Amino acid sequence: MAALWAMIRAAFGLGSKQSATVVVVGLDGSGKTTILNQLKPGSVPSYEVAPTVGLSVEEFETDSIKFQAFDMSGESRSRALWDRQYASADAIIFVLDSGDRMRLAVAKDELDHMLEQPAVAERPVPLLVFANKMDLRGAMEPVECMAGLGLQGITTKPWHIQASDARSGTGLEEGMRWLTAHCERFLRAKAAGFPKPGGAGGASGGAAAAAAGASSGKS
Ligand SMILES: Nc1nc2c(ncn2[C@@H]2O[C@H](COP(=O)(O)OP(=O)(O)OP(=O)(O)O)[C@@H](O)[C@H]2O)c(=O)[nH]1
Ligand SMILES: [Mg+2]
Repeated sequence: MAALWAMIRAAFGLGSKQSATVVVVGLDGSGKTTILNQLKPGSVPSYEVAPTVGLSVEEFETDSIKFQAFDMSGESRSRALWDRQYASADAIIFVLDSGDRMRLAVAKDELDHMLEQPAVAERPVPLLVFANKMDLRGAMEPVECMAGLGLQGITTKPWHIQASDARSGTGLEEGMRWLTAHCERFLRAKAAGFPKPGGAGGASGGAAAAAAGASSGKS
């Protein structure tokens, strides 16, 4: 009976994880590689992380999805590479250094540029923003990050902002839970040929999450 059930599950794709590609972007030093190191199985988190050169391909799993992650260099001269990856993205993670007020406007410019790319603009690909380094004294609250990045203006795709401290791992599980759920929806819509483009509706959820995140992940 168990074998029969296993065959039925396999035949209908039940229980087997879906594969998805996530593109991880954000300014240099924002914490992209540190976040992925925490998510990857078996890797020992370290404070010493070398700046990514070009891009690095990583793999990790959540409960229902096997992610292939493109960890992009955030260095200014490498940011042009980001645009080439969006066509394959089933999900996007944008990492913001919440302690870097000076470069908030630069981060917003890069986010806006990303949102204008056809592969992003024309598909309801879910966007998770990690307001990272919330452990730093004087770090911006998620609500401030949300306003600074202009996330409320995003109406064509689901988005969510999550406070995080990548060094301790705080906030990463919550963020990935949201991304997994929305990536599942995206993959279903993609399989159906995106019958209802623009059916997102994540803006209010994102605002609520930011408010919730404001009181978490900060010491
Ligand atoms: N305090 C603190 N430091 C962090 C956090 N996340 C990352 N860092 C540190 O920030 C530095 C840069 O982290 P990376 O993960 O290399 O940043 P990146 O975004 O991958 O940078 P590039 O590859 O150059 O684009 C490292 O020294 C990390 O230890 C965090 O949440 N809090
Ligand atoms: Mg890196």
